[in-house]
Formats: sequence, C-alpha cells, structure tokens
Amino acid sequence: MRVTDAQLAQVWDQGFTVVEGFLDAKTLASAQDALWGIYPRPEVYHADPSQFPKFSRSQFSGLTYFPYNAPVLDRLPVYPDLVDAAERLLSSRDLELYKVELWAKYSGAINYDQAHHRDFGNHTLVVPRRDGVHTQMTTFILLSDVTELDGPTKVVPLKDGLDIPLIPNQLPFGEMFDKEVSAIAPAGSLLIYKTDVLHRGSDFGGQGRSRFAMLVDFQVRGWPWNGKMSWPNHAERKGFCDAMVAMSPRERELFGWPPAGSDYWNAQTLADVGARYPGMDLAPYALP
Ligand SMILES: O=C(O)CCC(=O)C(=O)O
Repeated sequence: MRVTDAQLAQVWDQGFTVVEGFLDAKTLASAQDALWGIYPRPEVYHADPSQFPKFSRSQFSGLTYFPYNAPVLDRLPVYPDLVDAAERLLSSRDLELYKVELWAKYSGAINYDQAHHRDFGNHTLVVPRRDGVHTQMTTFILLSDVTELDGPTKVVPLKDGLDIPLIPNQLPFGEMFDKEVSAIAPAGSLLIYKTDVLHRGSDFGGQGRSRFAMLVDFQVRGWPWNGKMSWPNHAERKGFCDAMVAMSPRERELFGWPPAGSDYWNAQTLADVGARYPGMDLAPYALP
C-alpha cells in the first residue's frame, strides 16, 4: 500500500507513523511462511523453550541479518512501496539501504523492556541534524500482529521529546513512560520513525506470545559518518548472490551496487561480475 503524504508528514511532525495494511496479503503470507526456515514457530518455541537457549542470551539474540535464503524475505527490503516512501520522505532517489535485520522475540525468553533512547547511537558517528537534513528513516515491517501484549515499540511523540537533549541518548529507565504511545498494529503494517525520536522496546504482557519484524533503514547517500551495515562485508554470506541476481539494477543500487552508466563497468568487470553472480542479467550495464 502506498504510504500517504499525510502519513509521511506525520513522520516529520510527530517523529513516527504507523501504516496499517502496508504489505499486500500474498507477500505477508509468504514472508510469514518463510520465517519458519529461520526461527522456531511460536508453538514449537513455547512447547520447550529450553531447546532454544539462544533467545534468552540477550534482547538482541533474535536478530538475523540480510540475506535470508528466502526470495520473499530477500525482496522485502526493496518492496516498491517501501522504497517509494523512503524516496518521498527523504526527497531523493540517491538512497542507500543501510540496515536490514529480522527480529524474532518470544515471551519469557528474556525481559525485552528497554529505557527510552534514540537510535542514532549506532547509526551515526555524530548526532542527527534536528533540521531534518540527511534524516535516517528507520522502519519496522511487522510480520506478526502486535497488540499491547506483544511487546510493541513505545514511541514518544517528537513534541514531547524536543526539550530532551540528544546526549545522553538513553534516558533513565521509566523516564517519559507517561508520554509514550504503543505502536500497535496488525501483521503487515509498517512503523516508520526517525533516529532523533525517543522510543523503546517493551516486554510481552502475557505467556505464549511472540513478535516478528523486519527492520529496514534508508538514508540519503553521501554522509559517510551515517550508516550501520557494510554490504561488502555480507557479500560472501550464503544467499547474497541469489538475492542480488533476483534484483533489478535500481534495487541493487540501494545496496551500493554500481549503477548502469557508472565508469566502473567495462568489458573486464562485466565478465568477472558475471562469473561472480551467475545468472545475473548484466545487459543494463553493458557499454553502449
Ligand atoms: O524492538 C523494539 O520494539 C524496539 C527496540 C529498540 O528500540 C532498540 O533495540 O533500539
């Protein structure tokens, strides 16, 4: 579903928006199916959590980085309405996808409650510009229903956090809890927020529950002090080649791939990139 202009305006005005029904039903259903190639189904996990001690090690041990060896999950970061929303929010086509993570949480594995913080701590070497220049757009694509009992992200509307200095970027636990709003929405919804917005993860409110989301972050290219993942560092992981082969030149570009027309492309690079990525249609990059 196309994110509306009003929803994007909300990201600027209140720091976040929740877009219900964002993913089409078919993509959502196949993405949910593909999760079980990576994570235990909730009923399997809850039948015997001791089989899955990994999820109790830290709040973050359910994180899995791109790629996923599952075409539907590998294509979610470049879901056309998501890229469209990023282009419109950030007023640029010269974008980079600077983070893709899947995150599974299971109730009882660990306490997922966090203090309010802003995400810029590990998204930039410096601090966000509060006038919006080079804003980083961070998102959660919800792959399971998130009710108040399912550990929703809690977000403080921008107006309530404006007077709170950027540093320290984590508040004492409990501070601003009276101002927070729960990002509650059905599976397939999208949460968009900015890295200068106070928010936190919260714990589950009941047993036998779980939450699955894909986190996809975009920024305008050109400020090397901003970022999180270096895609060449992931390029040798299983599935990366297939994920790139399945993408269009524009989609690859979001990962930093040289665009058609770049002076990187010549007869040698075309031949050798073809050898590294068998099956990729390199015709768009061929010299005129
Ligand atoms: O999982 C969530 O809902 C938010 C987590 C979060 O804000 C973080 O880990 O930085």
